[in-house]
Amino acid sequence: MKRDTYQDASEIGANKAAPPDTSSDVRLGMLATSLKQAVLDHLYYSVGRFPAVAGPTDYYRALALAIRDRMQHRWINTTQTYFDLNPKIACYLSAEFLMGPHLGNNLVNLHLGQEARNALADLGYDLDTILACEIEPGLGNGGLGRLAACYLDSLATLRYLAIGYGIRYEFGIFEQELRDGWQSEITDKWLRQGNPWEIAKPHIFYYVNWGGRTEYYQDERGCQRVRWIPYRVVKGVAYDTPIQGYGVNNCNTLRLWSAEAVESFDFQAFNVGDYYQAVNEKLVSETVTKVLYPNDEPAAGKRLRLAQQYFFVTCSLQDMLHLLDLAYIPVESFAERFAIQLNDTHPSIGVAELMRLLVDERRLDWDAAWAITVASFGYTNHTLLPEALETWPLPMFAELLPRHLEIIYEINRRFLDEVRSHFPGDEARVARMSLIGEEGGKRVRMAHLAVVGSHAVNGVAALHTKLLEASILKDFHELWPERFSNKTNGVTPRRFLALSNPGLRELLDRTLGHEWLTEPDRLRKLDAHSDDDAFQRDWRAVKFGNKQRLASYIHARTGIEINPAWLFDIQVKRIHEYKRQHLNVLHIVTMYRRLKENPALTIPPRAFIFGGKAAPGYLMAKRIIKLINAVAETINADPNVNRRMKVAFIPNFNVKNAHLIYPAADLSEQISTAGKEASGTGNMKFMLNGALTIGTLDGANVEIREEAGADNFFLFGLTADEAESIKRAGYRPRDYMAGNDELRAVLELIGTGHFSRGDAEVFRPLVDNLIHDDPFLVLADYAAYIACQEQVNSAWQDAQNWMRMSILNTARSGKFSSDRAITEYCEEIWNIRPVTIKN
Ligand code: 26Q
Repeated sequence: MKRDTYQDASEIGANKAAPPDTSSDVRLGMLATSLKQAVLDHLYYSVGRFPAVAGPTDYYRALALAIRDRMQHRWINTTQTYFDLNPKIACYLSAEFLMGPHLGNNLVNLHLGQEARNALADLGYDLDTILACEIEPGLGNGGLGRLAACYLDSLATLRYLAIGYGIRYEFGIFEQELRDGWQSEITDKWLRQGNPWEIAKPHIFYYVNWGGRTEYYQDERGCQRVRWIPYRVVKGVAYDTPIQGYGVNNCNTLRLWSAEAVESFDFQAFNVGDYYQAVNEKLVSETVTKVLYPNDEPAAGKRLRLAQQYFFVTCSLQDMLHLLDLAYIPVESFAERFAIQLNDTHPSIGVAELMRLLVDERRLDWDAAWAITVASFGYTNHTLLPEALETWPLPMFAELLPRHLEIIYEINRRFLDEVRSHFPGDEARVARMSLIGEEGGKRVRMAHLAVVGSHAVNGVAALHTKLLEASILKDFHELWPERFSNKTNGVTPRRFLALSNPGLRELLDRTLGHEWLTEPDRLRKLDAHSDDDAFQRDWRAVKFGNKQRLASYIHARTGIEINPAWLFDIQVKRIHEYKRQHLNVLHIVTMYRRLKENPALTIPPRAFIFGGKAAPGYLMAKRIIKLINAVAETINADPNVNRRMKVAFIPNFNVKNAHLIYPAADLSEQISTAGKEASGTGNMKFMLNGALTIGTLDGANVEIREEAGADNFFLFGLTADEAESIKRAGYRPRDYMAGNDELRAVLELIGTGHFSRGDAEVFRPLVDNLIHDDPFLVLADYAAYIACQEQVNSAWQDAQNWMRMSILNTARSGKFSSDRAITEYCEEIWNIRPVTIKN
């Protein structure tokens, strides 16, 4: 019989490490009085300051340490329970964890928000001032990294034992500044004030090899074996961060690896007498975890990136093997203890590395090792864009990871035999499926390695999974249909509602009780209140407050004044042509022209708000940012239009300012070319906070519309199938321009320099690209988008109905909780069960 939970840990001697709880204890007390004392203690003993000289940053550090103390016994008990029970645990391997600020989230999850507020008030500080002092760890680019963070929150909250494994980049995603409307990048020294959340574990480290060659030898039993003789060795050291679940004692671990040179003692042996060479070796070793690559698709042939991937994956797998050894569990049971999820292909070298560890180091035979590997790994794909699929040039791969290339060849040989036996005579299929691609020089195809080495493969929204099975992974789906499933993404309502929208949280608690935060299907009960006048008034008041809060942030950051009574139309996400921020701009310029031509035109006033970073080398994306800012400058300064529209670009979109942005939205822009956005997760954060979506049938928008109801969603544009066939038939964007005078005039206005002080060169490349190429069908969807925005305008005029639709969106957002998504992963892929941890 399948058990629902493991037995209570306390019954079998766990929790021995827990000290007794007393409400006045300076380390454990959960009341404002003891928190206040704890802050003062840490201020003095840990931060080294005292109230007369301390500032808000000092209080932030002191409070953070006090809160970490309150997680410490839960954290140790959770780890201890792992050793007592030896259950199967989830290991989430991700090159990115975009955690966002920790303090506020931990206060929510520990129910300490009010007590902390009172404690600080007693010390003369406002909690919000202190929260604002945290520098967020931006160890991710966007959706994929933030998804990993939401999943860690849900795993702990649902009482699953899990470890997040990743990289402790010294520099996270760059800080974006705007100079004359152009993006410029500032390095993100996020550790400059120290990091009170992590605990360095210098005793937990593993060696990582690079380069060199392999050597065949016979072991003492006469078996042929392989030894890897590396060119260089570095050390990966563990830094642990507690991940506290909401309202439970479970506190999991995020373990990030940092590269260090092996002790100078060791490399004196290699570099006898050459001290400077030794110091140089140290620098080279430690560059591995220096910086996060700021691209959200593969940059051609970046060796260091492959090194980063191998670095964190081998440390994590060695750590798992070490945990088995500590518990005297034979390596043959590996797959019964660990479910390893690959967050995209970035950690997929793990398939070859686990084989190497099992075959070369633990001396298992190939078939046994392969069975363990496939049973352990699952692979999540996050993209359909062919250019975003990771491949590595063979020569580079061979130079860095010579043994892994041999292993991949052997995996491939056996795999292609299987393909041939299923599809005899189909050599074209064999070439398509091979782990080695031949186009433009031989390359290792990481997605193929991930699929072949995993028992489960999933996409991140229903449409995305369907398209995966029909396009880039079609051959694999035909071979192993049973491996494929969908796991629609989700987001955590703790951070993205309770923490970031306290007004709405309070209204929901008052109306529904507080259980909705862990059982979001209870939000459905709001349906019954959606027509209620008094409730609508409260709802509107919360939204208005959130809009005031965002308006003052925008004013402080940009000098732009926005009226909180206006419709807030928001698009925040990475800047990408497929996400079509420029389609949004075409709508803005259309409205601008209409107002200029007809000053008497009555349209509801709108604030068009943008945010998002462009990859530093993605020039078209940077030009789109410049275009948004140029249009903003012209419109905001024009008294004939700026009483009805304003445009603002919020610099440096990140988790911290996202807290202010999602709750303030009336309209959520989800306008990617259908078939291009794997899922989207921002779309879910907006819905949760009561924004209506204007969007295409792309990614999870499809499911958002299904849940919200077609009447409560502004749909426009080509479907994925239609987009595909228009492209196949030979898309001619010029024809769309020729057939639409307004579109032609809009493009002309941009192209002739109206928004760039007459400089026709600035936007020429962008406009030319739209007219002559338009790979993402902006012009093909323009007319439908404009018409749909007109529907938005009329809907906004009926304020009561808008509030009703807003309430219904939140009411029906339960599906998009990461708790639902994680439950599916645990039950359908990982086969793990919750464990209760006692206090
Ligand atoms: C790969 C190799 C070399 C350098 C960089 C990369 C790299 C880094 C980050 C490739 C891709 C990414 C990030 C991708 C990403 O964020 N994808 C998004 O994932 C979300 C979560 O599933 C989805 O909601 C989005 O639709 C998808 O675009």
